Amino acid sequence: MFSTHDLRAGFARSLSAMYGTEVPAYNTLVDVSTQVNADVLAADPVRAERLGRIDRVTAERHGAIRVGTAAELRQVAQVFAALGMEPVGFYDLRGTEATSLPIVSTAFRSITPDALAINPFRVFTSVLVTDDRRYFDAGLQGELDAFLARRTLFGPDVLTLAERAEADGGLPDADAAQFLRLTTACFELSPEPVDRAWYARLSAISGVAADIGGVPTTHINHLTPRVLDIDDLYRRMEGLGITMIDEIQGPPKWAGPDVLLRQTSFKALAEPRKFREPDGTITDGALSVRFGEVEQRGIALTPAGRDRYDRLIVEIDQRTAAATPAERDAIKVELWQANWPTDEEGLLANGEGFFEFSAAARRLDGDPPRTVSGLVEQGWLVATPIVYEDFLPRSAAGIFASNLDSKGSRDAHAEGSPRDADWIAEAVGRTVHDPMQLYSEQSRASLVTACVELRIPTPEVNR
Ligand code: OOG
Ligand code: NI
Repeated sequence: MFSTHDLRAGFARSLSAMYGTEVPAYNTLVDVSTQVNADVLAADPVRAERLGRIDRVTAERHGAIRVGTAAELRQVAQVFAALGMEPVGFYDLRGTEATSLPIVSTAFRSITPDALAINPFRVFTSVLVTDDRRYFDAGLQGELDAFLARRTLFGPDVLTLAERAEADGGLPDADAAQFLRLTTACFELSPEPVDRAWYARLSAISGVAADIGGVPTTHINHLTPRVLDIDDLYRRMEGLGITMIDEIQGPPKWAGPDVLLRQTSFKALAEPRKFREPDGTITDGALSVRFGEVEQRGIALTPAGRDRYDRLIVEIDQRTAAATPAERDAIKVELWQANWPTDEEGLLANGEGFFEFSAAARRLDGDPPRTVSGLVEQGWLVATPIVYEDFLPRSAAGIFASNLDSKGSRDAHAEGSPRDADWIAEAVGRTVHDPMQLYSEQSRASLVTACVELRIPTPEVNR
């Protein structure tokens, strides 16, 4: 029997093997990440495992997929439910900025600390908003919806096995092997010729719209390993002659605690694709839509911490409008040093980071302090940071933009169509979890357990 967790870990491995045959530079990225992680572990084992055990980090991947309709999203949710992955968070990548895209997204991932420790595989999943008039006029929407309605991304065999796996908490060996094989195949790049004219019409609006609605199947867009030192990885990749995007997105490298998520990628590679020309002939061509992303994860921020982060990102934008990537980095570091606590204790005391708590080995004498940070400071409780398991829409938009050939076009004056977490929940027929609530419950539950063990009252966590 393959349990839900075995299926999730197995799927991450199988997708990784498949993507490595399609995009060999991904294998290089994984190899370099593995080397960097081994070096960090050797140099500083405590720091290396502060945000997750090394076996978790080594196996850790996130994928990105893009689908066209609510019905397709519902099927994706069924497939991921078989792997113990639930929708978490809502990201709206539309808007008026130059980098805006006609999609909204959620992330499928495990939500319990135990499941995450076994395998934290997550997939950023985007769905086209075909009725958004800023991007698609009524005529094009009609054609696009009709095109999407004609295709089948997941066959009945895959969906039936997924339903069984969800209901039974796993699958017998033979069915599990078949499920993993069939599901992996759903995300392979199709050899089917691309309709040149149709793809070009969508590309003029958005490269992502063309990647989703311009072809009759879906595919994995990227698969991202986790690295413990992204600056070192960036240098080593460039040393191997692989062109990286200009920047590492997200927080800068600095001496204080890592928060949220830092990401970078190698540039999208031209991949050979067949095209069907307007006169019906089949020709050879290439498309560049898939890239190799890598990420370093930090501490999950509370709403207060996230507020600070978001305010700093706006300030960085304002101050670096005309800056080079190097100047931008310097300004980021300066702002980080001026604004963030320089250690985990500071994040905890400010109520800006999420932590788990455990009782210290020995009960201390005297009255316990009344605050969580007091209990930690005086040695009653041990605090361990909670790793950020989610995404940053702003970095996502940056990664998207840096990998697209053209910015596309949109009518910023038209009215956008409403989308929110409830829309996703309705589309998939499942609860969409709020990431802040998940972190907060995890933190609180550990605090209550530790305080019961110490036989002291549970204080409120400031946040
Ligand atoms: C998803 C982009 C978002 C990330 O890591 O922020 C993402 C996509 O390219 O489809 O994967
Ligand atoms: Ni990604």
